[in-house]
Amino acid sequence: MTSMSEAVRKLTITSQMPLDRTKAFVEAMSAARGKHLLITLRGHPDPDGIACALAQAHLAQRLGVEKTTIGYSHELSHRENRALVKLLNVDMRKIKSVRDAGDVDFLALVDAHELEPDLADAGDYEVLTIVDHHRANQPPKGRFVDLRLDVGATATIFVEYLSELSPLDLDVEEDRRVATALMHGLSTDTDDFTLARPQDFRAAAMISEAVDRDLLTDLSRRAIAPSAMDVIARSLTGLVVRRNFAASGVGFVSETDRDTIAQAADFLVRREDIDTVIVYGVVGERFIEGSLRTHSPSVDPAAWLEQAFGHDDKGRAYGGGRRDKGGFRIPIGFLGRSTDRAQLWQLVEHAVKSAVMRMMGDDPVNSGPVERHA
Ligand SMILES: [Mn+2]
Repeated sequence: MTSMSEAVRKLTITSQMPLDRTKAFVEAMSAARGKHLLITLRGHPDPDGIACALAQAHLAQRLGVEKTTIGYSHELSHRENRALVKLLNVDMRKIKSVRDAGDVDFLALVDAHELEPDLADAGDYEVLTIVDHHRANQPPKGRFVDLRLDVGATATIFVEYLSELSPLDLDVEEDRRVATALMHGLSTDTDDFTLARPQDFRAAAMISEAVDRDLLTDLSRRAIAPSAMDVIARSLTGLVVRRNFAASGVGFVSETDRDTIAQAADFLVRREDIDTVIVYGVVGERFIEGSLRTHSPSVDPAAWLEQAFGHDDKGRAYGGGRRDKGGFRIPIGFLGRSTDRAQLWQLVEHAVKSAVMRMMGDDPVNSGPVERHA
């Protein structure tokens, strides 16, 4: 990576009139001139979020923001994500509070429109920008909000800003790095472009010349960890199919392996006689977590999960999602301390299955398959 100051080219926005959204983004960012901006990633950082944070930091520098920190609070759980951070040399900090990042003046949210709940003091800071593609239940609170449901990746939105403000150049190392990260974010969030919208293809075309192909190849090598294989095997064993719907419980999964549940769901939804699958397990002995995958036009993951699993005592849905995928997480609280894992799993499986079967219009099953636990 070249030194920061060497790579910085200050922006002059004169030649072309950027689109209104880009202009408004620049206007909001100008409040952070000479200040410290914390770009926060919500939940477990994924390639789209990491790429967007990188892109916003890149733009911030060019817009005169004095200091930018990229912060995240949940573990980088997926080995591909760890590879992305390492190969692209992304400077990210794990933080428990905004104060951990130093004297922060403003917050920016990328690939999310709500503050990370784990950052207890986040409410004390102004959210300058929100750029996201997830459906919002209430209007997000930020000085500038660009929320688009018609893009497959938030990276697409940042490509638009970049192309209007500071087009990426293959000959500049820093630009190449941002372009490669964005391309990777685009491809992972759109399942290798199979779910990409016209805007996503346009964005990919715009940055394609600046991408480091070798690096992109390294990033997209989808290695499957042995632990994921194991969870996939368990999900196959426990698979219950009703019409075009399938469900499977995989038992206990460690915190570090939580993404294997989603990987199993990604795999199972490819079965040709189904269009929707839900895979769930107990993660870290603290949560029931599950992933839903669908290519049914009539299943809205967020609505489906909300209806199936309901809300916590603060009225927040246990599940959420977008177009084709969703996830849910329900704390099991005190029950997690039970040392009888077989029995705990039986309880969980019965509760989840009943909720799922109810959604499918079936009676809750008692014919639960063999109990499985890791
Ligand atoms: Mn995304």
